[in-house]
Amino acid sequence: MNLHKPFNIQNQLRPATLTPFKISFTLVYLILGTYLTGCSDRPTDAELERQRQEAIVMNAEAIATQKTGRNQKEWELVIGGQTTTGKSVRLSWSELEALATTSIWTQDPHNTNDPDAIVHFHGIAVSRLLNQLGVAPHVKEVTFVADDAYRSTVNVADLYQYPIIIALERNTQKISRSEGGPLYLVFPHTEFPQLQSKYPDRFWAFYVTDIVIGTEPIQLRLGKRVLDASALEKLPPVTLEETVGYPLGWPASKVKLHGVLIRDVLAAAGLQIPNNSYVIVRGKSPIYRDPNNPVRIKASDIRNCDILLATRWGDDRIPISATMGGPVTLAISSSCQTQLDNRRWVTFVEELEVAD
Ligand SMILES: Nc1nc2c(c(=O)[nH]1)N[C@H]1C(S)=C(S)[C@@H](COP(=O)(O)O)O[C@H]1N2
Ligand SMILES: [Mo]
Repeated sequence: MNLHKPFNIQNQLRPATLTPFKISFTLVYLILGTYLTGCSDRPTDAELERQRQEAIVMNAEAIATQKTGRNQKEWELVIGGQTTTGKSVRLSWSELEALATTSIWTQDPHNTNDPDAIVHFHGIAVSRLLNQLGVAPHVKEVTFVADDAYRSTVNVADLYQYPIIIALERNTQKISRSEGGPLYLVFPHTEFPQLQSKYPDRFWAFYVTDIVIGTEPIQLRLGKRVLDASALEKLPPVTLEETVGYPLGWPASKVKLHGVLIRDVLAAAGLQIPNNSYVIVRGKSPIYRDPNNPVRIKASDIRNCDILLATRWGDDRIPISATMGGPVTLAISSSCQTQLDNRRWVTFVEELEVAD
């Protein structure tokens, strides 16, 4: 079983890494796809040209939103999990800038134009953050979570031994979104070549939003209530076996997921699910918290089919660690009617809300 085999959904989960070029091709492809599958009439050249022009406009809009969207100044980094005090911190951009005192010079595996070029990265040594928060005993791993729900897990010992940094600057410039910024996890590959095979390019996480030390305790918010592990353990256990779509780090074959049904969780919190309402599921990454496009499940699905909050996986019922997006992930039986949405395999589930 190869836990590190990248799962293909990650590519669908990273719209913002698309270069302008890739976006326009994607749009043209989507539009052509609609034509080719939607009806038997072939579009005329004039129609195709009009679609192409529309795609170009949409692409320009996408780039504009990317630019005007959440910029560096609004970017925050949350660090939590198994810290010595159990507390987490949320660092603002100015706090991050104040902590950025480490420089490294290294090749950047994502610099495809000039792979040999040595790039100067300036940022925060992860060890500095770990020292500040304190790492609870026996914690072996730290997981970096990105805006697009991508994850990258690094050994604590390596973070202390090497200047692995959260970079804020690349060649003295702020790092743009299309270059993986504003916060980019960078490894000193050139100075320490032994890191190249252990942490190849897929570990260099773009647009980092969260650092999880070890795995967080289960804390599920439902309105004013918070359910912890012992509250969930009181509910009837349920197991699903599905091919999962979590971004990265899961087996490609069918996997057993053990947890509790969302309808039981809502009932335990005293929440009703009126007809025609929805349950909104929010997870750690911003793609799972988009107010304009929440991950929502119909009340009828919550009632009629198996939708669970998974906390363990496999035959051995292993707790889902942060490495795999735990301690709580969303799992939906393929028998449910719920609309296909790439994001529905929510990792790091933190909150449920019943909404109209
Ligand atoms: N946030 C984020 N970081 C990411 C990824 C991603 O999808 N999202 N992909 C990773 C993988 S699998 C690789 S190989 C490289 C891809 O970098 P490239 O797009 O420059 O080739 O970035 C890594 N960092
Ligand atoms: Mo990759």
